[in-house]
Amino acid sequence: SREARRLPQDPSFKFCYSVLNRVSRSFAIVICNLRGEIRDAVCIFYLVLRALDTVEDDMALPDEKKLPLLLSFHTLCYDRGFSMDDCGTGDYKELMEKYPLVVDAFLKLSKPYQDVIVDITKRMGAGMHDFIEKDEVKTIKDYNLYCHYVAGLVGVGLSNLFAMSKLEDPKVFASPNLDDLSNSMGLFLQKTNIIRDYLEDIMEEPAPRMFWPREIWGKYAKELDEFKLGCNREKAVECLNHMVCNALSHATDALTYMSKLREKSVFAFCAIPQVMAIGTLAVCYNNGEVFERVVKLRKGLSAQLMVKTKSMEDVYRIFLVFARDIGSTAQTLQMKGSDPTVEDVLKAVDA
Ligand code: PS7
Ligand code: MN
Ligand code: MN
Ligand code: MN
Ligand code: MN
Ligand code: MN
Repeated sequence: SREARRLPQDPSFKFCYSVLNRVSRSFAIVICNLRGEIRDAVCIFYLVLRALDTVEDDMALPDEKKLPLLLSFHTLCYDRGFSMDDCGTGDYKELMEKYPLVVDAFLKLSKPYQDVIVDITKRMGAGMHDFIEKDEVKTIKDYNLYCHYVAGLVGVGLSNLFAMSKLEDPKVFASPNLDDLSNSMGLFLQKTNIIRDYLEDIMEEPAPRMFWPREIWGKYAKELDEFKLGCNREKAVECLNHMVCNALSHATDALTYMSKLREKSVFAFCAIPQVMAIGTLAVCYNNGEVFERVVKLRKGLSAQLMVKTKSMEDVYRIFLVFARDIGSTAQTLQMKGSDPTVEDVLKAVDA
C-alpha cells in the first residue's frame, strides 16, 4: 500500500508500525499518513501511552506493583532492559514483551520530541496512579480530571509536537492559550470511549472498572452496575443520555481547535477520530443496546468517514448530520415528555 512503502526498514520502527496496526487499526491509518518526521514521533507517542494504559488496565496486576510502575513508567523510555512477560493480553501483551524495541525507536527521535513524550507520560502515569487510589469517579469535576490525564494531556502533547514539526504554526500550537482546546479534543474522544465501553468495563475480570461519575449516575440508580439488568433499562437509557449530553459539551471546542489546523495530514489525523466520536455518540444516544453489547458505527459508515474527512467544511457537514440525528431523537423524547436531559441535549445540538 501507499503508506506501507513509506514505512522505515529499521527493525525497531518495523516492529512499532506492525504492533501499532494491530492495537489500533484506525489510529494506525491516520498516523501512517502523517508527513515527515512527526509520523515516527506520534507512532512512538501512541505506543508508549498504549503500554502505560496496558499497565493501568491490567486488573490482575496487584496495586503494590502497578502503582509504583505507573509513577516510574516515563523513565523506562530510556531503559533498554525493561519488558514485562505477563501484562495485558494478545497484541498488548506482545507490546509489553517487546518493549525494548519501542525504547530503541524512541531513542532515535530528536530530543525535543522525546521530551514531550516523556513529560506527558509522566503526568498521565501520575494521574492514573491518583485515580486508582481514589477508587471512584465521584463528581463531574473528577470525571473531567481523569479524562484530562488519560486523553486531554495527549491533546496538549500533540499540539506541541505539531508546533515543533513546523507543520502547524508554532505561535498558535505551542501557546499555552491553546491548552483548553487541546484538552477538549482529548475529552471528546475519551468520554465517547467511556460511554461506549460501559459494559466492557463493568464486566472486566477479575474486577470491574467504572468511569461514569456518581454525580451523574446517582440520579438514576443506587449502584452503577444496575444498568446491566433489563428491568432497569429506562433509567439506564436516561443516564446514558445524560452522559452523551455531557460529552457533547466539548464538541464546539473541538470544532474551534480543528479550524486552526493548516496542514492536510495533521488535519486528517485530528479530525477523523473526532467525526468518529460524534458519530458514535449519535448511535449511542437513547440506545439501550449500549447495555447489552458493544455499539459501534457500521463498518461502511466509518470507512466513509475515513475517506471523506478532508477539510473543515467536511467536518462541519458531518458534525451537522450527526447533531441533527441526535436532535431529532431528542425532539421525539421531548414530545413524550420523560427524559430529564432533552432540553440540555437540544441546546448542545444547537450550539
Ligand atoms: C488530536 C489534539 C498519541 C495519537 C488522540 C494510547 C484513545 C488508551 O481503548 O478505556 O478502551 O482500552 O483504557 C487530541 C494517541 C486522545 C492514550 C485515550 C486528541 C495516544 C486519545 C492512552 C487526543 C492515545 C484518547 C484510556 C490512554 O482509556 O481505552 C488532538 C496518540 C487523543 C493513547 C485515547 C485512551 C485512554 C487511552 P480502551 P481506556
Ligand atoms: Mn485501555
Ligand atoms: Mn485505561
Ligand atoms: Mn475504554
Ligand atoms: Mn475499549
Ligand atoms: Mn478497556
